[in-house]
Amino acid sequence: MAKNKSKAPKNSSQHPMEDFLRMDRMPHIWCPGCGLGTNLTAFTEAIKKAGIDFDKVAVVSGIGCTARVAGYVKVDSYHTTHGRAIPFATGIKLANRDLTTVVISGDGDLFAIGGNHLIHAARRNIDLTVICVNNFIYGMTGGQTAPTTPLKAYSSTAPFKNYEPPFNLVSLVTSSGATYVARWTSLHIRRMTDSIVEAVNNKGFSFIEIVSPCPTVFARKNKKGSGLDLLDHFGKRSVIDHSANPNDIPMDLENPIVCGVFVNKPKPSFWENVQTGIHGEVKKHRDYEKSLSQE
Ligand SMILES: Cc1ncc(C[n+]2csc(CCOP(=O)(O)OP(=O)(O)O)c2C)c(N)n1
Ligand code: SF4
Ligand SMILES: [Mg+2]
Repeated sequence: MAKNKSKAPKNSSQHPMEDFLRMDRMPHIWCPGCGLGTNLTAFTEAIKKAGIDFDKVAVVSGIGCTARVAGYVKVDSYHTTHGRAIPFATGIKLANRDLTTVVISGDGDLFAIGGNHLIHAARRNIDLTVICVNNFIYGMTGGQTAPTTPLKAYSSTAPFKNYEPPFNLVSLVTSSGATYVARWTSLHIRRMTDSIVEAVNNKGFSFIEIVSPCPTVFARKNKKGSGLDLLDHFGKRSVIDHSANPNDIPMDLENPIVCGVFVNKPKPSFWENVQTGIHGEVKKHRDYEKSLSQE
C-alpha cells in the first residue's frame, strides 16, 4: 500500500495530530478524563504505523460518544444511525475493496441495537476491523444499562443495581467466526496500537475491545472516581494472557481484566469465498453449455 502522507508538525503551534483530525470540529465533546481521546490517538498512530494512506481509510460509526470519532478523523468517514455502522461499512468494503474499512463505535451501539449485524458480519468474515469502546454503559444518553454493564453495577436505569449478566464481547465474536480478536484497556496504548495494525492487516473480520473509562457516567454512578482513578484501577486489575480462552474471561467488577490477542487465525474472507465460488460456478456453467452445443 502507498505510504501515508503524514508530515511532522509544520510549526510548534501545530498540534501533532492536525494532519489526521478535522480541526474545524474542535473542541471535541468528550469529557475530561474520558478514554476516547487516547483510543483515537492509538487508532491514528496505528494507521501511520501500518503505512496506510489516510486517503485509503474509511471510518464508520453508529451513534454515541464513541461514535463521534467519525466526525473528528480527517478521512472518508460516516456517522451512521444507531447500530447500523456494520451494514454501512460492509457496503463500503464490498464496493471499494482497496479501502481499509474500520468501524469504531460503542458497546451499546455494536452489541445492543447493532448486535445482529455484528454477529453476522463476523460469521461471514467480512474484511472489516471493528473497534468497540466498552465503557460498560450508554454514555451519551445518560448512563442507561447496556449489554456490557457488569452484574451488580449501578446505572441510571438500574438504581438498585443491574441483575442482567453482561455479554463477554470477545467470546461472542469468537464464537460468531471473527478471525482476529483482542482485548485491551485504554491504558495499554502501545499494545492497542500494535493490535490495530494487526487487525487492519488481517483480511477478514477483526475485532478489538477497548475497555475504556467513562468518568462522567459509569464511574460517577459506581463511585469509581476520576478517569485517572479508573485507569489506575484497570492497570491494577489487568493481566495479559494471549493464550486465554475467550470463553473463560468474562468482564465483571472484581476479577482480572484479561487482555491479549486471543484469536489470529486468518481464513478466506466473504469476498474471497464469493469470488472463488462464482468463478468455479461460471466455469461449470460455460463448460456445460459448450458440451450441449457439441452434442
Ligand atoms: C434508534 C435509536 N435508538 C436510541 C438512540 C439513542 N442513543 C443514542 S447513543 C445511545 C447509546 C450509546 O451507547 P454506546 O454505544 O455504548 O456509546 P457511548 O456513548 O457509551 O460511547 C443511544 C441509546 C438513537 N440515537 N437511535
Ligand atoms: S459521557 Fe462518558 S463516554 Fe461520553 S464523553 Fe463523557 S466520559 Fe466519555
Ligand atoms: Mg458505551
